[in-house]
Amino acid sequence: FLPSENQLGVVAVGFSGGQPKPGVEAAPLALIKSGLLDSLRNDLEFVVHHDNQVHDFTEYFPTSDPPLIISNARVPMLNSLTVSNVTCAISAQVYEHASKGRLVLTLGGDHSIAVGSIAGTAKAIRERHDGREIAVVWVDAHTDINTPETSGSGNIHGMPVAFISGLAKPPRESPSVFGWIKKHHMINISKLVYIGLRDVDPGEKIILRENGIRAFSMHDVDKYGIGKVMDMALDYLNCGPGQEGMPIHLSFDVDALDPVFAPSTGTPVRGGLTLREGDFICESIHETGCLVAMDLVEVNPLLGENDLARKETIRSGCSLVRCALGESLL
Ligand code: B3U
Ligand code: MN
Ligand code: MN
Repeated sequence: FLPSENQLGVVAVGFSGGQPKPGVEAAPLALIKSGLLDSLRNDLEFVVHHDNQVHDFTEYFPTSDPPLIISNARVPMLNSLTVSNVTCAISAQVYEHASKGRLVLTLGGDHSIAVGSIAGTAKAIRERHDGREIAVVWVDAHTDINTPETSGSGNIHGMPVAFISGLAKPPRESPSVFGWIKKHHMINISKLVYIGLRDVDPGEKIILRENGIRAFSMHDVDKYGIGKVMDMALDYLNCGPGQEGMPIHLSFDVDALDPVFAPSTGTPVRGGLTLREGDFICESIHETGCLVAMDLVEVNPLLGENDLARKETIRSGCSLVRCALGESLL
């Protein structure tokens, strides 16, 4: 299932509709302008397949998308049809790259876009490799596993894991919302691992417990150290030394990093990963040789105290991607 050598597909997604703060749509261009793709080409020797566009996917926006009132929900679901349509289009673009055996890098955008990137990866890997499932490593301060019923915000960037795992179904009130997600797009919740958690809603904790989901919080990072946490996470996914391995999709929310290293993000939470711990997670996944796709999301170049804060966040994001894609240590 390994991607063809050094062939990288890039999907740049300038979309912010999964949450309310403008600016996150500007991240792909900021990351690219700071030299991310150049360094992947020149230093890591990737052949980069990119249409040189940042897609805002506005052509897929519905003419109207009122807040969706769902029975038993605490708040209405926001931008539901828009996020559904956009993630469907993203899944097609990611699938296009992955089906050709390319490693796929999706630059967000808010974390709702991972519904599309993971769906596209899961479908392509199943097709290329005889029905094989993918593993997902979700690095985040948050679990993003609210259902429309448990969400206290209505923001879909807090729900992508629920929809891509099938824990949340298209709402009865509007079945076309995520109605495009078929079995072959979905992930197996037992092949999901979280790292970096420190802001999990009460309803999400119940979902984690009821489904036996493997999660490493910041408490675990402190207790065991990031080295042991990665050993345990990769062993759980059968990707440790001497194990058979399985294709890994890495979905990295920059807010997993401590705000010291990534202040320019929509929902910063203190007490996060150091940049080195984030880079180590990415390096460890690279070392397995199992990485088939990565998302980098929630960089918001409009937020942060000053220009230095924004520059540092973009620099951190670039570092994470380069480490996952094999910036060599020695
Ligand atoms: N769990 C909350 C907050 C949140 C989730 N993801 C981010 N924030 N970035 C929610 O809105 O579902
Ligand atoms: Mn997230
Ligand atoms: Mn987050």
